Amino acid sequence: MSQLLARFAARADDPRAAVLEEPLDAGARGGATHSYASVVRGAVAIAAALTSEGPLAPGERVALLVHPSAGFVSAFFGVLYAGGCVVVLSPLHPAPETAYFCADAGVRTVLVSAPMRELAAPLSSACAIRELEPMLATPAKGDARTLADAVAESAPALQLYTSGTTGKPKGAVLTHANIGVQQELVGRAWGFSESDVLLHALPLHHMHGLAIALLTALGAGAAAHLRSFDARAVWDDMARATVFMGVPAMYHRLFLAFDAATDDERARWSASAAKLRLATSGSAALPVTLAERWRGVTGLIPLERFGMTEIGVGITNALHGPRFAGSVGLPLPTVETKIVGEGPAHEDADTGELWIRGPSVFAGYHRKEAETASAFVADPRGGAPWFRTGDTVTRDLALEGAPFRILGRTSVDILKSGGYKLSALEIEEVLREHAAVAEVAVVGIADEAWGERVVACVVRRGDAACEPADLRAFARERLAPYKVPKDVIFLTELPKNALGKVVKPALVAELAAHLPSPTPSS
Ligand code: MCA
Ligand code: AMP
Repeated sequence: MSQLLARFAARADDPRAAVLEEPLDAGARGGATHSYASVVRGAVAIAAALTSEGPLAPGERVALLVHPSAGFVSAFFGVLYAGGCVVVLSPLHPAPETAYFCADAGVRTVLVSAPMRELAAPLSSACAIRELEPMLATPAKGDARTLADAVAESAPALQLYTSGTTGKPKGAVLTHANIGVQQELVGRAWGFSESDVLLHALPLHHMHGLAIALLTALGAGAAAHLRSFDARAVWDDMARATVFMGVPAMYHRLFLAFDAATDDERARWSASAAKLRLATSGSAALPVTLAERWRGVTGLIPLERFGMTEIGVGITNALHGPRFAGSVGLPLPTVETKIVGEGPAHEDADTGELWIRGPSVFAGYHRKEAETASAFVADPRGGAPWFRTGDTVTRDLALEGAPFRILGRTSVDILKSGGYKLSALEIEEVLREHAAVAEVAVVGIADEAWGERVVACVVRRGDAACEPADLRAFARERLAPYKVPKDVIFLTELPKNALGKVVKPALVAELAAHLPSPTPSS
């Protein structure tokens, strides 16, 4: 039986709030509140609608193109109660990316909420598009508890697309057990309870917003206030929340808004932030300056933790106890870690690649056996295989408990911008399709606002006419806006080694001469 589904089913009669929505009209105040009873009822209705003409194939991928709302929660659990596996699509992705996700996952049905209807139109040639709102009124077939009983812990629950070092994004498959364990571990570690109200402004197509934030809150019976990220509104909404979860780029934006606010607003916002029970930061390194600014307002730095799509949260600072800026704390219970040196014997080292194993580690990449095989390393002693995170870490032996410190990625081709993981190779592949591009190398440049700023270095083909804006526009039609290079720099050649491979560190050093100082928020 799926614990994830059983936990949700146990709230089928609960009248307390599960989801507080943002009004659809921008600027309007006070959206609707939906009880646990109504979102569970909605999920059971969606399951009935999805199986009205016969059961789904076991683990069938069903895509959601649904705005952050109670309907999203019902659709997510509805697909799972029907025995399917969720693929979350985002309105941020242009049609070619969305079509790739659906084709790669083998999606046959896309559930669409009314505000997303137009975005689903390009998918209609390959998938059945079903409108969510009428499905929510379908008469139930069985109750949530019985439906939960029929779904195995080992069944796939969620397929999340994540960028890798091999071009196109890969679908990481998480089982019910993976997510159920996460819900429990994170909920317990961070003290979640029915009294919490989570202020949630993260995107729902990634692990952070979907599982670490939303599902942790729902697993504990807390309410989730789902809203888009707008720094002033987020400060305002802290007054009605107990927990906030953000990425460092959000804290950066919050302080830009704070510095531009009136004295009254700052006083009001500071008081609300200081009353939060918990503020967390993750998905990228939180600069110490931002951590200290948060301490200046609230008395505590945000609780920083380390996570990945493939594992959820693996390492976290403690809720109560010392928090050290720049450290991510210690592994959650059940999470085993190993720091591995560079040698072929995979010996333990003080500084090296972080390997992880435990029940929250994902099942593999969908239909990508070679990538799955190279992501795991067998244990010569016969234990479970280790997942290679691709992050270089060390432990800070001078600090209490010797917390982990994340030093960076092992691959220069993986970038993090505003918390989104990006593949330099994927962006290069797209730009290379432009007729004026002879050669291209994409790199990340340290940036105050985004952590890393995506920069494309391009050698033009002959004397082809092409401006940075042309290449950005070309990329924007094919990639999510956060993957579009912020700068395009034309060079006469790219630095290469004897094998003809671009030497990206040399390129980064060379770029210092070309790039203007980044503006704080662009
Ligand atoms: C928006 N833009 C970006 C980004 N976000 N550019 C680079 N990197 C970004 N992250 C672009 C927009 O397309 C726009 O471009 C311009 O920047 C200004 O956009 P704006 O509307 O101001 O941005 P926003 O919509 O407010 O977004 C900022 C954001 C967002 C809220 C910080 O980036 C965000 O939600 N990040 C969270 C990502 C996340 O959830 N990652 C978790 C992965 P133009 O002007 O050209 O149109 S999971 C993970 O990492 C693991 C599991 C973990 O540990 O959590
Ligand atoms: P994603 O693949 O989008 O789930 O991103 C996972 C990656 O985000 C990790 O492998 C790390 O590189 C990075 N990450 C997550 N949390 C932190 C953190 N607290 N500090 C530094 N990097 C982090």
